[in-house]
Amino acid sequence: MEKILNYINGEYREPQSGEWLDNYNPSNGEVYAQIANSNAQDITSAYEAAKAAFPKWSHTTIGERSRIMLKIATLIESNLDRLAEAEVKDNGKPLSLAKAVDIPRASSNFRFFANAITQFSSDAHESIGLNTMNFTLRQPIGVVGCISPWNLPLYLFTWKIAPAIAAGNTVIAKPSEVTPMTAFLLGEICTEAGLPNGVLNIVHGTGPSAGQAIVEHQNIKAISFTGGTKTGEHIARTAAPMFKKLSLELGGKNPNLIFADCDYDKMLAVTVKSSFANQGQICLCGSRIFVEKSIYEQFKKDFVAKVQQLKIGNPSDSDTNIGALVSKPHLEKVQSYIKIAEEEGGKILFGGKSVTVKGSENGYYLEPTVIEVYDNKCRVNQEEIFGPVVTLMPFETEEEALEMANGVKYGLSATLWTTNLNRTMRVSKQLEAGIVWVNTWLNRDLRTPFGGMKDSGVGREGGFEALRFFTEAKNVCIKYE
Ligand code: TXE
Repeated sequence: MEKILNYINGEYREPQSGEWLDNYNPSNGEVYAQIANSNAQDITSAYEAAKAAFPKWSHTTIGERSRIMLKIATLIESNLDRLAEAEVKDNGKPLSLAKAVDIPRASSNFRFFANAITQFSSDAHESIGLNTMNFTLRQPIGVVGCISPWNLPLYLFTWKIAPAIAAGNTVIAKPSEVTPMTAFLLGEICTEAGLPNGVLNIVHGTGPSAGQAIVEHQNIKAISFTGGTKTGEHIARTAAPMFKKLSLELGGKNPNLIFADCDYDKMLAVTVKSSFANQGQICLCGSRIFVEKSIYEQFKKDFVAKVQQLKIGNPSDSDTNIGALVSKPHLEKVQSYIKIAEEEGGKILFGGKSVTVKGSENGYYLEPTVIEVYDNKCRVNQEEIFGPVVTLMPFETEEEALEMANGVKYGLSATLWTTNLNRTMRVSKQLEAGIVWVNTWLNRDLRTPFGGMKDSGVGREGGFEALRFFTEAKNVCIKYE
C-alpha cells in the first residue's frame, strides 16, 4: 500500500514513531494509503532542517526566490491531471472541480506570490526639520508554521506556503490528515524545481500530535492556520503565552441576501453554486439564504427545481456535480444537523437523505439539502454545518435582512443580490463580514485582503497582507547632522 511520508530537508522520511494512519478514499470508503503519524520528534527534525536553511534562503535574492517559485507553479500545472486525481481520491470532490479550480489555483498561489514579492516594498518617514530619517525594514520571521484543512487541500496549503517562502522564511507545513496526498506530492515538485533543502518541510499526522507540536514549539514564531473555529481557539490559547504571530482563518455561516430588484436568473444560477460547490464544504459557501418576501415563493420553487437537477455521483464521472463528503465522521456530523433541523421545526424542501452510488456503495454521499426555517436563532442557522445543506427564510425590509445576516457569531463572507447602487453601498458597509460579494460569488483577485471578522478569525491573508504577516516590521531611525 502506498505510503505518505514526511518531506524533511528535501528528502522523504518515515515517521520516527513508526506509526501510520489509514487514508480513506471517501468515494468508496476504502483505505488506500498509509499516512505518517508524526509526533514532536518529527517536528524537531523539521525545525532543525528549516532553521539550518533559513540564513541562506533569507539572503537569497528576490529574483532567485521568484524564479524557483515560478518553476514550482509551472510544475504544478504540468502535473495537473495527476494532482487532480490525487485530490479527488483523498477528498471526494468532483474531478472537474479539482481540474478547474483546486490545482490551477495552487499553481497561481505560487505564481502570484513569486510576482508579488518583486513588488513588495516598505515605508520611509522623514521627520522634516528634525534631521531624522526613518525607514521600515520588512524582515522574514524565521521558521514559520502553516496548518491547513481538508476542504481545498492543495489550494489552501499553497496559499500559506507561497507567501511564507516568498518573504524569505523557512516553513514547517502540515496538511490535514484527512487529505494529505497532494501535499505529499508537492515535495517532489519542490525538489524538481530546485527549492533548496529545508526551505519547505512537510510533516503529516494528526492535529493533536503533529499540529500541536508545531504550535507548541518555542522557536516557531508565526502560525498561519485555516480550520475549525474550536481548533483556532485552542491554537490561540496555546500560542498566546509565547507571543506568536497568528493568522487564523476559521469557520463561517455566510448569509446570501437576495433582493427583489436583483438579476433573477443570474442570482439563481450562482446561488446553486454558492450553496453546493465542493459539497458545501467551502468556508465561503452561502449557507443561509434570505430572500425578499415578494419573490420568496417563486425563489423557493425555482431553487428547488434547480437543485433537483444536480447529479450526485462518483467524483471521477464527468457529469457529477456533487461528489462524496470528505469522511464518514463528517457525513455523520452533517446528517446530525438535518435531524436537528427537523426537531427544530424546519421543513425539508429537498434532499436530506444519504445516497448509494452504484459501484461505490460504501462512499459518503448525501443529497443536496434545502431546509426552510422559521427563526434565525435556530441551531441550523447559527452553527457551521459545512456540508451540502442550506436554509431559506424570507425577509420584509433591508433592516430585517441585515439583522438576520449579522445575527450569528461568525463573520467571514456575505453575498448580496441587488441592482440598486444605494442599497449596495448601505448594506455592504453594514454587513459584519470580511468579504462581501455583490452580484457574484467566490470571485477572487489574489491581491485583495482575505479573512473574517468575529469568530471567523484573526488577521487577513492575500496580497501584501500575507507578506506583511510573514515579515517583522523593524523601524530604523537615523539622526543626521
Ligand atoms: O478541522 P480542524 P476538522 C470546520 C467545519 C468542520 C470543523 C471541524 O465546520 O466540520 O471545522 O473540521 C489541524 N493543533 N472547518 O476537525 O480540526 C488538523 O490536523 C494544531 C472549517 O477537520 O480544525 C488540520 O490540519 N493543529 C474550515 C487542521 O488543523 C491542529 C475547513 C484543520 O482541522 C490541532 C475545515 C491542534 N490542536 C473545517 N487540531 C475552513 N474554515 O475552511 C487540529 N489541527
